[in-house]
Amino acid sequence: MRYTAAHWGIYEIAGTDAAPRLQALSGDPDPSPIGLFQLHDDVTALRVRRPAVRRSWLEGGPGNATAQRGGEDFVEVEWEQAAALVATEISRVRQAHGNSAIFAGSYGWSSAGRFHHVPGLVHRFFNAIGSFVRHTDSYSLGAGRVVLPHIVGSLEDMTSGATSRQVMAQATDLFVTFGGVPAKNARVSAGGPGSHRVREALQAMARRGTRFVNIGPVRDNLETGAAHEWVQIRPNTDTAMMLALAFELHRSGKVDTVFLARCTVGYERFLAYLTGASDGIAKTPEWASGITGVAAATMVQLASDMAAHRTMLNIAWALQRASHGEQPFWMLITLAAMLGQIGVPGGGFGLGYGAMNSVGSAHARFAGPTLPQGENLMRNFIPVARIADMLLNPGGRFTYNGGIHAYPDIRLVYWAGGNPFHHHQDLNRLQRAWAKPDTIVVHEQFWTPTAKRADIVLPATTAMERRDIGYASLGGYMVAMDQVTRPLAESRDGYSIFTERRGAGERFTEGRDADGWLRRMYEDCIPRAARAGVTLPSYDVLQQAGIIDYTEVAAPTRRRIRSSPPSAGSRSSPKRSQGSACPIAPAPPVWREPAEWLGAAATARFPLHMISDQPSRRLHSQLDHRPHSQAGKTHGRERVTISPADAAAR
Ligand SMILES: Nc1nc2c(c(=O)[nH]1)N[C@H]1C(S)=C(S)[C@@H](COP(=O)(O)OP(=O)(O)OC[C@H]3O[C@@H](n4cnc5c(=O)[nH]c(N)nc54)[C@H](O)[C@@H]3O)O[C@H]1N2
Ligand SMILES: Nc1nc2c(c(=O)[nH]1)N[C@H]1C(S)=C(S)[C@@H](COP(=O)(O)OP(=O)(O)OC[C@H]3O[C@@H](n4cnc5c(=O)[nH]c(N)nc54)[C@H](O)[C@@H]3O)O[C@H]1N2
Ligand SMILES: [Mo]
Repeated sequence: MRYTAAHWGIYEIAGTDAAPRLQALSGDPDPSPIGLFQLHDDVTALRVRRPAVRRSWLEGGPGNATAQRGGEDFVEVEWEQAAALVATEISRVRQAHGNSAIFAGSYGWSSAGRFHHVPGLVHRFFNAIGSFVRHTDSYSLGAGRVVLPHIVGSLEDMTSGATSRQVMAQATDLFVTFGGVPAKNARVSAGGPGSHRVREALQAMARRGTRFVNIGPVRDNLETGAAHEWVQIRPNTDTAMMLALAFELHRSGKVDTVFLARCTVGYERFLAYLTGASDGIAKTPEWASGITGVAAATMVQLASDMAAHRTMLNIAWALQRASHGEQPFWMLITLAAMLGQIGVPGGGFGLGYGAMNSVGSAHARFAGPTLPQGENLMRNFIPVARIADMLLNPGGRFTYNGGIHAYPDIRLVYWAGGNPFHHHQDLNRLQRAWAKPDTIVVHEQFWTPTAKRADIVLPATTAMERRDIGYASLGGYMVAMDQVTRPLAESRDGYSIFTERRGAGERFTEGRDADGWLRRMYEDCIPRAARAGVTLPSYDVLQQAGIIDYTEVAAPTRRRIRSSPPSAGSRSSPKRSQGSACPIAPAPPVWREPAEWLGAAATARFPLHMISDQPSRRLHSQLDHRPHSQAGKTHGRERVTISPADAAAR
């Protein structure tokens, strides 16, 4: 059997060479249907077939009529000419403005496959020719990733070291989740998850009698096969509810003070805030009720139940993808510490059990095959979601993780493997910002909104059209991704595009072709896997077998938080990163009014709060044109769900 991998899963290549077909990996209990639709040819019309240059740019050069990006036609050119235009423009920008005028962050999910993951290739290429302005963090976890090391440890440790679903099915009595465990999300994991087990795990928990309390604006993002309790809360107010739960634990004497004394620092400062000693406002259930819309009695009872049972607190990543997004993560961990069950089987906290298939997976943990990206010596960076701010305010100041930094002046934007005109938060503003750079180069498979707004578009192959290695962290499989179809028209993979370009040469290729890199990346991974108890066979055996299944090798149980008390000061207040110091958030987790919420003064004008969460029938913008995504729409538009009361009023 031959295989391929996508962020939705691992798929078997069936059918004939002339008419290949994808089917789910046999044995996958809950495969995602999305990935089955990668081969539909009704989309060929949407592919980028040949290199193309925006007419005004081709005729007038860099910086010409940039406000017309997105509204102009393209001229198709030969590869050779396109490659020369890009190479000349990179040289021009470097000479005239320096490498700090190049933004090549290229954020995005791209395709599965460790080698052809094209943002990594972009970074390696620009490092090879000097450096570039990069981005930090992700849209997924912008606030969470930054705050966690100051509180408890790295995000990677917290998610890949999460209590496993199996342990929860044996030991968790009460599962309290802020933001459900959406089945739609948990089917995805970067690199290709082979066994989708979230659904069966939730059902196993429910069968054993775990009680589920789902706190959030919607009820249907948790499916356990049984009824569950739903606490309807105003969006963006969860921190206030968590504070009220904490207040109630304190008021009723149910705080595990022994755990707090042994394993945490800073509780006194938090307590002063909780009781109102420091700011005059006690964070009582009545106080929180006015903010959240949740009845005070519900919070009083839930606090008591949490203290009386083995309780797992879960939070969706969505809660930190918001104004003051550090606070709900911080407060959830504080609440779990007060309950004292962190490190006890089935108790404590989890960050994103519904965010990815990997969170809660018990498979062996090791760093998979990776293409080394080289070193970027540039000081300039942006937090990923500041792309529009950067382009609109060159030289302007921003604060990040305790430091003050300046936005660089960007002349060239280079993007491959992401779709900012899908993923950014204020697209009208991004559109204005997008007119600023002299030149925008995009590698794309499809004529996405981002490709349409570029100056030079280079046609990219899909994962179906090349060989690679599929690997999802905590996924339990290593896949020799085989080529399923030939590259369409003149599309090329990112490695070929960068290799052919003079300038980086040996520093980029190290003398290897794509197959040479696949072998090297895999062989580098063998010792890392061995340390995690996984014996990987040779590269040639992988190629013959097509897939290596090590799902039987379990990850070690991890109880570090409970066993090692923190050193005083290490986790009580955020450290400062490079850059000059700036005042940062107050030390304890706090409720702060978000910029947009239903309790704000603007509510009379904006009476509804819209949540645009992750789509269920696609991964971000990917495969939107496939029948599976289109079948979820009405008149070609995504559906909104509206509460019956709000709908009736309209
Ligand atoms: N409203 C709203 N916005 C959101 C979110 C939300 O929940 N709501 N979620 C946010 C989050 S968490 C994220 S991670 C981002 C995701 O944002 P993105 O990762 O940017 O979204 P994708 O649609 O996955 O974009 C990947 C692009 O890469 C292209 N591509 C795939 N493979 C290749 C390849 O091999 N080569 C090249 N050159 N291109 C390739 C695809 O065609 C696609 O256009 O969106 C964020 N934006
Ligand atoms: N099918 C599919 N799966 C995906 C993705 C995709 O595009 N498609 N994207 C993947 C990526 S990149 C990521 S980062 C993860 C993201 O994983 P998450 O961030 O967890 O996913 P979301 O769907 O944005 O939100 C999860 C739930 O949070 C709820 N929610 C929103 N706001 C609030 C709030 O203020 N309070 C409470 N209590 N609940 C709230 C929403 O109703 C939603 O059901 O998903 C991954 N999985
Ligand atoms: Mo994400």
